[in-house]
Amino acid sequence: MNEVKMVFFLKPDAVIRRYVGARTLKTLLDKVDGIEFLTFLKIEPEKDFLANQHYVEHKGKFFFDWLVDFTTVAPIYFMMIKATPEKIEETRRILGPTLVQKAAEEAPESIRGRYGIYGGVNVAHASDSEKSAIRESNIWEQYLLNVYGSKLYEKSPENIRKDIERYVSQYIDYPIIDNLRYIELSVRLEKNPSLRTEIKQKFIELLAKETSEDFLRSPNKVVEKLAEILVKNALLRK
Ligand code: 3AN
Repeated sequence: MNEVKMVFFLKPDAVIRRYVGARTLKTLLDKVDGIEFLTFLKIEPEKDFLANQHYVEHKGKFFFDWLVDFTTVAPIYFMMIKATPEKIEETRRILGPTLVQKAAEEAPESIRGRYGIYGGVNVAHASDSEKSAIRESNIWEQYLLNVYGSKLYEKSPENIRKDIERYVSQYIDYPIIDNLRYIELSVRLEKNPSLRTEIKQKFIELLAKETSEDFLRSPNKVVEKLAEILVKNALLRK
């Protein structure tokens, strides 16, 4: 059996929307048989690393700058997972297609189909093949070793699993806004860009209902920043 490490992270939308992050992690724990986590870290990756390494294949695409901004509006929760080609495929199937509208139509029970906001605001990242798993785990490992040194793999998989279970129980009973609402507002904005300010305010209100006090009070204004990302997402030139 060919064993590699794959990269999985909760993107800022799933971190700010507390239920969504907890449900995503619970789904991995419940559905991926024998899943073994090697890290579970709350991190704020640098734009330079995302732009020039993790997302380098997307450089030049219409959504590239937006994507790097999106991934850095709030912390992400980063996991390295022990994987085989089959586990990678299974995890991707559970996550669903990249774009939320496609996920909602073709895989409505997938994580992105159920909880994605719109377009590329799609809850989580997961390596999509053995090749990308090897590439991504190598670059992230190098990047994180610079920050954490030998502490990176200090915790046992059993203790990491307990950390993830604690995260799930802390946030699983948070309220959730139907993603249809975010889709409706995004479509309205796409059709009528002059509604920008009004719809941004609405996004702020909805996100505020789903997030925790620490993010509401954060001097970094992560909720407002994510709302602006949702606005730009709806108005992205394709
Ligand atoms: P995936 O995350 O499913 O592996 P990639 O690697 O093709 O998808 O794209 C990386 C990220 O770029 C996606 N998760 C999504 O956030 C964003 N993205 C990809 N395609 C688009 C698009 N057409 N419009 C907006 N964002 C996109």
